[in-house]
Formats: sequence, C-alpha cells, structure tokens
Amino acid sequence: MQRGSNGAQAQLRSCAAAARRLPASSARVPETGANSAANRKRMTRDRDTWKGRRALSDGTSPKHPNIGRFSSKLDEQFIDNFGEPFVTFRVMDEHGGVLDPSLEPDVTQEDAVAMYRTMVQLNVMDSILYEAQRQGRLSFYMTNYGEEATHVGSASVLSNDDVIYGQYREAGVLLWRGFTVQQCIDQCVGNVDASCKGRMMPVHYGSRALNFHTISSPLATQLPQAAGAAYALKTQGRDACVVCYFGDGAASEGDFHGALNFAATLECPVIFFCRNNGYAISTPIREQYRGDGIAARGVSYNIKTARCDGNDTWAVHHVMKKAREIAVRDKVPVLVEAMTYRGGHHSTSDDASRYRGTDELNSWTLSNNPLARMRLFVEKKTWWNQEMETEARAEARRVVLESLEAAEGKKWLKVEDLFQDVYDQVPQHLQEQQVLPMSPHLRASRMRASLARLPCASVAGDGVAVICSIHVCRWSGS
Ligand SMILES: Cc1ncc(C[n+]2csc(CCOP(=O)(O)OP(=O)(O)O)c2C)c(N)n1
Ligand SMILES: [Mg+2]
Repeated sequence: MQRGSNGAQAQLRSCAAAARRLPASSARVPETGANSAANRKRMTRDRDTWKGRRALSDGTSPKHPNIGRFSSKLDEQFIDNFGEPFVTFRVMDEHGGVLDPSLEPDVTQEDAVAMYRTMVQLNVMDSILYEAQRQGRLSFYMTNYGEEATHVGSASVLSNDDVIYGQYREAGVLLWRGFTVQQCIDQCVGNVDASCKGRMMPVHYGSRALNFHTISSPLATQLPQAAGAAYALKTQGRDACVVCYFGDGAASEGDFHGALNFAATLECPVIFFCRNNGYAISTPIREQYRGDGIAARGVSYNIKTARCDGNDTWAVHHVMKKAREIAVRDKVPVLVEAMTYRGGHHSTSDDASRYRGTDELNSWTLSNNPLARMRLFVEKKTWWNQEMETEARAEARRVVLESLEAAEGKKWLKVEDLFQDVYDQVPQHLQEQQVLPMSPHLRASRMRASLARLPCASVAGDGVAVICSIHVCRWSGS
C-alpha cells in the first residue's frame, strides 16, 4: 500500500524543487548566533557537565520550585497523609465553661445575649416553618438545627461591608446581619415582598442591602464567584473580605478546587467557611472523602487553614475573627472548617431516619448541642436564666407566627413579572411571549395556587409542575 495520497506526494516534490532553486547564500545556515562555533563549543561543554563531572553539586543548578530537599530514601515516598489530623480549636467545654481564661470572649454582655437570642430565634423559626411545610403552607423548607453556632459565631465578627455567599443552611448569618423573620418568611412563601420576587425556591434568601448574595441551588457555584468577588474587593482597595459558606458535600465539586486555586494564586481576600456537618443529604462523610476532612485540602493549596469546633460559638467566633484579620490585612484567602452535625433532615424532602439511627441523632442533640452550650455559657455568667429563656422563646414564637400570617396575606407577583429583571433590553422572542394571552396551564396553576392558600382547599386535576414564583410544586387530586 502506498503511503500518503498522490496529492500530498506532489506537494512534497514541489517543496523539494523550490528548495533546490534557492540561492546558495540562503541555503547555507550562517555561522552566527545559536549556531556559531563558539556556541557549539559551549553546548558541548554543558553536555559534558550534565554527564556528571560537575553535576548539581555547586548549588547553582536550576531546581523545580516544588523541590524542598532531595532524598534517596524510597520509604519517604508514597505518603497518604500529613501525619496527625488537624487540631480542632475549642474555647468552651460541653458545659459552657471556658477552657483557657485567655480566650474569654471579647464581647459585651449585651452582645453575647444578642447572639444567644438570635440562635433561639433561628431555632424557633425552624421548628414552626418545618411544621408549616408539613401543613402544606410552604412548598419546601430546610432547618438549621445543630448549626446555629457556625452561623452566629462567624457572623458576629464580620463587618457590614463584608460580602457573603451562602449555600442554603445559613439563615442565622442573615438574621444576625438584620434580615428579619418577616423577610425570611416572605421569601419562603414567595409573596410580593420576597427578596427574590418569588422566583426562587424557599430558603433561597438574598439581600443586596446586607451584602448577602442570593442563594443558588447548584452546589458549589458560590465558591468561584466568591473568589472573583474577593478579587474585585482587592482591586478596589476595600478593607473588607468575602465569606463563602459551603458544606462538606459541596467540597466534592470541581468548583471547590477551582475556587481555592484561583483564590490562592490571585491572592483573594476570601474566607472559605466549610460547615462540615457529617452528611450531604444521605451521604455520610466516610463515603464522601478519605482524607483529613476539608482542612487538609486548604493546606495543599497553600491557604492558611483552621479547624474549629463548630458547636462552640466562641471557637467559631475567635477563629473567624483571626481569619478576617488575615484576609483583610494580607489580602489572601483563608479556609475555616467548622466541625458540626446536621441535627435535622436534609430538607423537608428528606427522611433522615432512612440512613441514620436515632441513637446517633440523640447523642449529638443531647450532649453536644450548640444552643445548649451557649445557653450554659450565658447562664454561668449570670446573664441569662430560665425566666429569660421562657420569655425569649415565647417572643420568638410570636414573631414567627405573626410574620407567617402576614406573609400568607400578602399578594403574589403577577406571572407577567417573570419577564422583568433578567434582560436590560427584553429580547424579541420574550416580547412576543409577553403579549400572548396567558396559556391555560398557567391560568390553572394560578387558580390552584390561590386555592392552596385556603385552609381546607380541595384541588382537582393532575400533577402539574408550576413556575416557582407561586411555589406550588405538585398537586394531584383532591
Ligand atoms: C451540582 C449539584 N449536585 C447535586 C445537588 C443536590 N444536592 C442538594 S444539597 C446536596 C448535599 C449537599 O451537602 P453539603 O454540601 O454537605 O451541605 P449540607 O446539606 O450538609 O448543609 C446535594 C447533593 C445540587 N443541588 N447541585
Ligand atoms: Mg453536609
């Protein structure tokens, strides 16, 4: 078989002929520059050097930047960990006592009590909204049980100029920054006052005024965005940082690694805050990773990293205070891994009893609960007592119930509003859709959504997937 096509061979022949036609001067390579006799001599000498006579011994030879020292011991290779697991920073014991007096929290009585009250408010809001979802009053909800310390401990050291990216289980951060219970519930109901205008699922909060980017469901997308936002803060010369919350499961996404690498190499002032709560829905961490948690990964990107007891409000507070100092002062990323436990189901679409036992749940809820530890702390200080606890819980309950009732009484945005806020100039194909009469299925879904607000509504018809602005997921039969 012939090699190459006839066309290709003809092309080669014509190139060779063209080369023969070249004048003698251009056919010869001049004896200058890289091909000069002097240069050839030097190359021969260098080659001899590489053969080993003076090799590498004078310390001047180039070395790969990642080579620390050389070793001829093969048993120093094939390592699978950095030695000891990361040390976990702790301030309080499980009874609310401060372990080292030098770490007494640097906050006033008023602030400490406000932090505890926020945790109580969050806890009460969770239990009522969880039940409201079960009653069909919300389409979906996610509780924050067991992670209250990670929220309030971290948020309490931040400035209002700091920019926050959440995952979805950080409602306490928002409450601490001033997002009201009413705003939370308006968003969950999806009414006309919802921060996202009813276009997102419940718990996808956001607040421009509070520098809190709207939650987005696809896991880990917030991480590279946070690195980029931090880079922008740096180029603007702002004395602020970005804080990016994410879960142990989200850290398995490629975006996590991209974000850390960008942040490390571009030196972005961002605090990556991992809530390691033991589960990603039903996947326990022993199936999620085999390394030393998420912290070990920070070090491998040369990012300053800390691991703290995420059920200890003051451990989170101290670590985050230091993390913020580093990020804002040195304009570099920091990684904080807070070790905690997801005390509730993943969401109202989940039944955690299918994959974890009540013994496991009870041992965390009863013995290492962040709310209980913080309460014991404020009580030890005599800043809190049973009477205040009863009053705080009753007040928190009143606020949630009144806000829920108010939220349910508010109007929804119109379906037509879906066309707003997406494009600066509404494109032709959407303009055409805007003037179309509302399709029968949208009319039907609006009617179903209206009926759903009535206490004993009976809704007929097949299951319908409905636009999220009205938060009716599926209705089937009466
Ligand atoms: C890209 C992507 N994959 C899968 C999901 C489905 N999903 C939603 S939450 C979740 C688990 C996340 O776990 P983790 O990050 O640990 O957060 P946690 O719920 O424990 O707070 C998964 C797999 C998703 N939303 N996005
Ligand atoms: Mg998790």
